[in-house]
Amino acid sequence: MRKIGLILLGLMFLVSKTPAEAYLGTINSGVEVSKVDSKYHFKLIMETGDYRVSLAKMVVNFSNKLKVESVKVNREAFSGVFREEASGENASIYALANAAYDKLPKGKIVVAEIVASAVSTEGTATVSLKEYEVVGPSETSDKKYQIAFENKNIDMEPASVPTPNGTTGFLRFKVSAAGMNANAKCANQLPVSVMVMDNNGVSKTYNEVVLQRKEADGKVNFEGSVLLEGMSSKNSLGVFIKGPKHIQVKYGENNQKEFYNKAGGQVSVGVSENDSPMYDFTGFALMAGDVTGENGRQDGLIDGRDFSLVKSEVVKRTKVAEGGYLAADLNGNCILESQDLALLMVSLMQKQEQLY
Ligand SMILES: [Ca+2]
Ligand SMILES: [Ca+2]
Repeated sequence: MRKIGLILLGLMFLVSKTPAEAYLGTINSGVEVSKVDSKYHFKLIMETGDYRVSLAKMVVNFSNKLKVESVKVNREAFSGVFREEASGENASIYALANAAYDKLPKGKIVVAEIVASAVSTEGTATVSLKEYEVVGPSETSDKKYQIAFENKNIDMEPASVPTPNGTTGFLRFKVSAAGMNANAKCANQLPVSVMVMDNNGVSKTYNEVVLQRKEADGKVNFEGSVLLEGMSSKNSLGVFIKGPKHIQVKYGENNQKEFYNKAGGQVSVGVSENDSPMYDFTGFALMAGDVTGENGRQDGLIDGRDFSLVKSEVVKRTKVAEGGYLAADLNGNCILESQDLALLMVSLMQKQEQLY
């Protein structure tokens, strides 16, 4: 009898907390929906105080005016992503923080970035939490327990989108990604890191620059811009771009078609949308394959770790719906197949990440 009691107690810890629909608030005037199809960036933020979190599972619902376009879990906080899915009004997240106890996230945690597009300008846009389960580790053992977060502690705030200010350099560019074509329905956006270096070696890195997918003649490119805060040079720049599953590539000139095997660069920027040219880097695609590393994160190399992960994943032939995410889906077509491994092999044959 005593044994049964203990088992029941253990199960109780694992029961998921699924509250009735919780109201998160009205989207404020800062993201007023004024035009159908316009896109809005949000950060999903969880305030946990001193509690550490090892797992977060939630469905965030947008209603009336917005449709979810993409969901990107913050991998700085959650390295294991099982689900980040955009489906109609819902953004579904299932992510694991895989780290030693004192490295687990706590406090103000950015769980994910969500992009939604306007489907209507009528009525009020609302955001609510349809279900959630947030789990923390025990300090004394690896037993999991629930942290019952108050709904008010989960908040949405508009993410910053760079806009030119008339004085700081404003770089506009487009890139392509190896293997991504019109079938890449799970790559609506490409979040990249952009490092800019001047001819004195002064550099700045800009993370989470979200590029938007543009499709023309069956070709898919990703376009975006970045405000070069902290860079005084606006000429002779080299631009280093690293994609979410890609090794860093250097771009030194417009219409580049191959490796830029020189020091420095010839990129010049203006200070506004009008006087900054759109740099076309699409002729030399970002090379895919850096999906993991020693700590389960990208490490700038495509090596045996990446190979093993992609190889073991692609045989599963896992599929997700359009707009979904699979870590090993290198061509972004929503299915794991041999093509993804082939892309990694192609990248392996090229040079490793360019750093000069
Ligand atoms: Ca790697
Ligand atoms: Ca694929």
